[in-house]
Amino acid sequence: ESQTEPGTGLQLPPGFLFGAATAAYQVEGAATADGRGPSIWDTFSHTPGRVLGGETGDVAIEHYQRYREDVALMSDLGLQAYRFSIAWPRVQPNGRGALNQAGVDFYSRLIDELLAAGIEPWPTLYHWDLPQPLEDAGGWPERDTAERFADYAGAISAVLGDRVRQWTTLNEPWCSAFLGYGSGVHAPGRQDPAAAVRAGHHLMLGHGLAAGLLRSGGHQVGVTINLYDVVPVSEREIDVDAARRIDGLQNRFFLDPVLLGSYPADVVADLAAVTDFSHVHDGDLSVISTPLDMLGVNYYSRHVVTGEAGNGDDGHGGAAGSGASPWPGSEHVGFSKGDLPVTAMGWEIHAEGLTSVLERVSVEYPPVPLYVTENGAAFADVPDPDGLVRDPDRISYLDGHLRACQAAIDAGVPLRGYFCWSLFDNFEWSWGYSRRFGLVYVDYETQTRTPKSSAYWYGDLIRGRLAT
Ligand code: PNW
Repeated sequence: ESQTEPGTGLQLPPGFLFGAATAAYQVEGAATADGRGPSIWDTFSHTPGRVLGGETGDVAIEHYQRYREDVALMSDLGLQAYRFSIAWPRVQPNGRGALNQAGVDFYSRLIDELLAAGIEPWPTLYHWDLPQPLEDAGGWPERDTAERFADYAGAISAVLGDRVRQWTTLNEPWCSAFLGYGSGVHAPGRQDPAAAVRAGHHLMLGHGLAAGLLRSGGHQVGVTINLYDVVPVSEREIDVDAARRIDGLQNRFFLDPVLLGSYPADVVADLAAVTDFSHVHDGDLSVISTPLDMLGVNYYSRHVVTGEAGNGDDGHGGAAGSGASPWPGSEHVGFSKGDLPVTAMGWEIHAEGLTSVLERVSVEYPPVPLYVTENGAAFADVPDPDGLVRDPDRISYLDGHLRACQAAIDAGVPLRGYFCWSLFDNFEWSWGYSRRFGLVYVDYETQTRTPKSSAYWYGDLIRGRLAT
């Protein structure tokens, strides 16, 4: 049959939560307002050569000043939840000690505005903006940073927690560790494979310490990791082994400690020349595997890998490239592409992979409620002369991935909600403002927000869902 109208026949269950996501450094701007201190992303973006075009988050889309207008827009679109992040350097500029009340007040006002509009606030405590003083003290490769994170999490949840149902500790620790300290295409831009592995451990330890603290205070806690469908380019043994290695570092390095309380033995063996894991102390893995109220999955694409050095693509290149690999101990692995269409990031569009990763988590790990906390696509959006922004490619991307969610649910996966990345066009890390992921177009000269056709489509889908 020819019924391919996007959204038609999607049957996500009653109570399924539809939202959209942003992150503090990507949208807020106001980088020095009201006592906010610098983070590693301020330092990095202000270092020449790190971000395309020398762009920074100094101004971004002025969400700090425009949050009321932005919440009104969310309400117009019918969003049920807003996933945002709390900037640690705004609420605790030194990364330790007293909270900065003016920074806390911003999030308090934002949460109140959301609740008044009937939109559930979904805060993430760490979306990559480590206070610079903590990086100066060694950053995530140092164990103390995990303790500092837990203190911050306890302090901020104590003041905002009465109005938050679901906390998320970290966003994508893979990126913080392996892009931040391995390849260096993300802040703080270090290139030290052993430090990257330690950073990954201390991020998870910080998560676990924070999760224990918040849960003992009666809060619900989750963590968001970015998962990929990893496939070998052929069934040759060398390619299959490459896929095992990349799946190990990308997916299981985080899933296993958090959900099983152990590191995957094959990954530990792959890393033998990089680190002896003496940074892992007795008891750490039971902290890291503190029971969760939800696991957030960010999904964008798949990795097609080969055991033979590929074309120089490392699967996660930043805009500037760096020459260093984000895959400690598996630097030889090459990345290629299949024959699927790609987004403006060059990422293959592979909706079935979302079903696979969700099913994989629910089959191979103990049961935990799942949310897709990010999924979306960058395309070269341009306003038409009539002022409308037509983005049919994004609508079909979202439609395909929501169908993939439905397929997972039909197969028994406990998937409870979906957040589109992103609500707005924003600062896309090393790509600056050159890549647009938003449901809402932002004119960076005037800060005018214009919902794209995908935003109206998503709103209609949510409302239709609510109506039935
Ligand atoms: C995620 N990679 O980042 C983040 O959570 C968002 O802040 C970001 O804007 C979004 O996805 C789109 O990129 C990633 O290199 C950044 O593979 C880079 C990679 C993956 C995810």
